[in-house]
Parts: sequence; structure tokens; C-alpha cells
Amino acid sequence: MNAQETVEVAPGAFHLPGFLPEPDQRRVLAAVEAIAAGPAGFYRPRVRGGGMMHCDMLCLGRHWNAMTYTYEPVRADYDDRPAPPLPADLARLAESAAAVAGYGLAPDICLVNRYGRDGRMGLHQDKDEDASALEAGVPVVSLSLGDTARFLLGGLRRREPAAAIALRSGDAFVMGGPSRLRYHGVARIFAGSGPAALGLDGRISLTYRQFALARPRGRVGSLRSREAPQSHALRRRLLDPHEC
Ligand SMILES: O=C(O)CCC(=O)C(=O)O
Repeated sequence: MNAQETVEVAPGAFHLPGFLPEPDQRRVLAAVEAIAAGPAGFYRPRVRGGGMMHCDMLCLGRHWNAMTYTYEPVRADYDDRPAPPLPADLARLAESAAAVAGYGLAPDICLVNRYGRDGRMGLHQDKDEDASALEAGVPVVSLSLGDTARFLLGGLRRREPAAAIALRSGDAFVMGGPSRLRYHGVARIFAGSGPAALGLDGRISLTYRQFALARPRGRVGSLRSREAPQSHALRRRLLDPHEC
């Protein structure tokens, strides 16, 4: 992990540019591709309004049902296959990113999103996890691979303005504490902007969640907990809507 600088872009929301060095990005991509080649690979979800999402998904640990907005063991809205498990080494990456931002996290779900050049995701809240995790502010952590995304970070209400942040290959983004329920989305993908060495056409994001607060883990959901490594410089910066 080599985040040179952790930027708190809003209270409880942290951007970790360059968190994953390129060799690690290649390993993560290979792990995702290996799972995707199995019986329950990427698919294009249909949402409850009837439309299709603008990215493919692969749910690990638990399946997120796009019709019911609930988590379940099998892909009931698609092919009834069990969701592949979340490998421990992939989970550990999210734990480390959360720790850099000062959070405890025991991820048991990872939604892998695959965006083509026209890929996007509308503004939404991640609020389908158990109330225990939401109320404690247990963070959602994302890792980005491939092409840069114009990520939008809004407020706690849909009509609040959203600021744009460029999420590049290897970046992590941590949204917890008072930012756990912020609206967010992906406005666009900058085609061809990813590292050539990765050989990825488009973008893949891994977004990790902890479904429930099964056991207290120190000050889960609080910022700058004592367990967090302090080796990365922390900078606070107002969001610049023109950054990306
Ligand atoms: O792809 C991203 O960076 C965001 C994904 C996201 O918002 C989600 O999975 O809820």
C-alpha cells in the first residue's frame, strides 16, 4: 500500500490516491478475472424500474438483488447461482484502506462493478446493509482499477450538490462515519486513461461493505481510531467541483 497522502474530502470521507501499487492492481485484477471466469461471473443487473444498469456486476460474499435492494446468498434476480465467496486476501485490502482512514472494518461483501467506456452509475446511497452497520458509520471502501472515473460525492440528501473527484487506477475511497450515507455515483469513465500495463479496457471498482456490526471492534465507525496506522499524511481539502 503506498498512499502518499490521504485526503479527507468531507467529514469521514477519505480519498487515498495511489493506495494500490501497480503490481497489486495486477494481482487484484487477476483475482477478479479468475472469479469472473467461474460459474457466477459478471452480469448486467436489471433494476426494479425495468431498466438496465450501466455497468456489469459481480457480487462476492453476498448477492445484492437489484430488484429488491436486499442482500441474499443466491442471485435470485438473475440465475439463482450462489454468490462466490469474498477471498480473504481481497478483503484484507479493504481493511487496510479503512485503517489508513482510521476505521475498523470487517468486510464480508464486495460488489465488483465493471464499466465500459459508456459506463456510469447514478447518484445513490448505500443503505441496504444492516442498521447496526449503518448507524455505527462502518465505512464502504472502494478500490479502482483501470480507466479513471469521474466520481460524484453528494450530501446526505439527493438534492444537495455533488462534487467531482477523479478516481484513478489504484486509488481507494473510504466513506464512513458522518459520510456513510452520502449520495455518490459515477458520472463518466475516461476511456483509455488507465495504466497500459494493466491491460484493462474500461474500469473495475471493488466496493466493500460490512453487512452488520456482529461484534464491537474498538471504535468501529469512528475516525482516527487508536488502531489506525498514522504513517500516511492526512490532509483536509474542500472538494473542487472542477477537479475532474
Ligand atoms: O464504482 C464506483 O466507484 C462506485 C460504485 C458504487 O457507488 C457502489 O457500488 O455503490
